[in-house]
Formats: sequence, structure tokens, C-alpha cells
Amino acid sequence: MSSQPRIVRKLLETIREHQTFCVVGHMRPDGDCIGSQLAMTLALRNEGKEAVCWNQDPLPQKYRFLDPERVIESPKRGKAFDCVIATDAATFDRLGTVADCVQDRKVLLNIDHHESNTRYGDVNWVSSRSPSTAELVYRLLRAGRFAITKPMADCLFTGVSTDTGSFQYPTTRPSTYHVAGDLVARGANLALICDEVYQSYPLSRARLLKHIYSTFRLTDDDRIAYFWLKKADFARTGAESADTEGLIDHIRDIEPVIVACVFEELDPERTRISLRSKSHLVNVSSIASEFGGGGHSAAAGATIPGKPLSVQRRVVAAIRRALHHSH
Ligand SMILES: [Mn+2]
Repeated sequence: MSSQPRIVRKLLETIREHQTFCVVGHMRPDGDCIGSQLAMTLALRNEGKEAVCWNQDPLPQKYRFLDPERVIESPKRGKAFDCVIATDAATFDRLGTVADCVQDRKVLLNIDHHESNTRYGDVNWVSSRSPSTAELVYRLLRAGRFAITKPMADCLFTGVSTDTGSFQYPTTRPSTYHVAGDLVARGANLALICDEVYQSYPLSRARLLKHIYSTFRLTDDDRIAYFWLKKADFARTGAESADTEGLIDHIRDIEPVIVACVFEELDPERTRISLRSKSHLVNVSSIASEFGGGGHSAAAGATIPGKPLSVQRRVVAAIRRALHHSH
């Protein structure tokens, strides 16, 4: 692999120089974050390194099969590491409570694919052309000739699959299929992954979907769609906030809709928004950044202080502006 980018060589050198590692990822981890964190940690352990893996939040139920030995743990204070590796985290703050627990370190590596990434590491591999961080981790491991075991192949395949919407998002490249194909050749268990990730939703999620379908709103000639998830909706349906991943796609996928938005009540004065765009002319990452958030051009989010209705008004207005500028 003589053509490997200099940044990959730099990452591999840094990894080889050090012995103790902590692999971290963003709060409310998704399939890409979990798959990347786990594969990186297992690779380091196979190389004889001491590696722990921390995330602020527990894994959503559908990803627990990836971590039967509970490699991912809650962060602990007072630990020191040679090297901290952050995967799939656009900003250092997105690590949540983990950020405070990894201050004692020699070097911080940042491996990510969010275009809003703030390059907070000492070494930053930020490739916004990559549809998933898992694809970057795969490239790193291959370039370094690390073994990719079956459990690691499951983790990386899950990351590649979930962050491309099962190879549907326009970020999907020919190389994405090559990576996925190689992971299947290395033993990724497609049947298990598809069953656990896509075909085992809890009933609570179905109840939440029923709520969403009966309450979502359309505006601007049906080009903007949005819905609210209030605390009471979670209580009534038995769903957890961690189980909301992908709900917005049901609304995004309606034909006239160009931008979909979910408003999630965190408390009476704080709302989390998730945005999805179906047009390359509408970049929801820049909409989210108007509210202190970020993400990708087709999928982004932010947490916004203020009264719910005022947040809704400001966000819908920002989406409307972006739509008008798109033609
Ligand atoms: Mn990702």
C-alpha cells in the first residue's frame, strides 16, 4: 500500500509509538460510532496494546449484539493514557462526559467524516467524502496490516451499512461496496446484522411511529415536514430517546418532502433538532450550524435553548430560507 495518504501513515506511526489507549466516540452513539469504536479497540488489543473503549451513553438495544463482552464502558475519572482516539465525533464537546475523563493524555487522534469537524485533535483525519467513519477505520486497519477478525468485520459492516442508509445515500461510492464486500469476505455475518439492526424493532418504536404518522406537519407546498417528540410521548409509548434513530426517515421519504425535521423536547427550555435533506441544493449542516450544531449536508442536528414554539418558528424559517436559496 504505497499510495496510502500521509495522514494515514502519521496515524499508524503514532499508534505504534504508544502503549495505552482510550477509544472514544460521540454521545448517543449510532451504528457508525459504535462499530468504529469497537473495531478500533479490538484491533489495538490484538496488537498487544492496552486499550479501553468509552462512551457516555449506553448502546441502543439493536447494537448490543456487536459488544457481547461489553468492551464499551462508561468513562472513569483519574485515568491517564498515552493516546486517545476519537471516532465519528465532529467536536470534542460531542464526547460529552467522556471529554473530561480523557484530559490526561499525550496525544489525541481524531478520525471522522463530518464536514463540520473542528479538527480538535493533535492528528486529524477528517474525510467528509467518506460516507462513514467505519470506512476510514477499515482503511486505517488495512494500511497498518492489522488483523480484521470476524467480530471486527461485523462492527465495521454495521457502521458502513447504517451510515449509508443501507447503501442508499448519495455519499455511497464504489469503494463503499468494495469495503463492504471485503468485510463480508472476512466473515461479517450479514444475516445476523440485518436481523438485529433492521428487523428487530421494539414495539415501543412502532407506537412512536404511529404517533409520528398521525401528528407530523407539512408546510411550504409539502416540501418541509416536521414532527415533535415530547417527553410524554416517550413515557406513553415506552420508547427511549436512544431508539429514535431513523424515525425521521419515514417522513423524509415522502415524495414532495425535501427537508424533514424532528423536534425533541429535552426539557421545557431545550429542544434537540435533527434535520434531513433530500436535495444536494439544501445543506442542512449549515442550517444546523446557525443554531450551534452541525453534521453532514444531508443529515445534521443541534440542541437549541428557548421555548418550544419559538424554536420551531426559528428553525422552520431557517429551513424555508435555505429552500428559497436553492433555486
Ligand atoms: Mn458517522
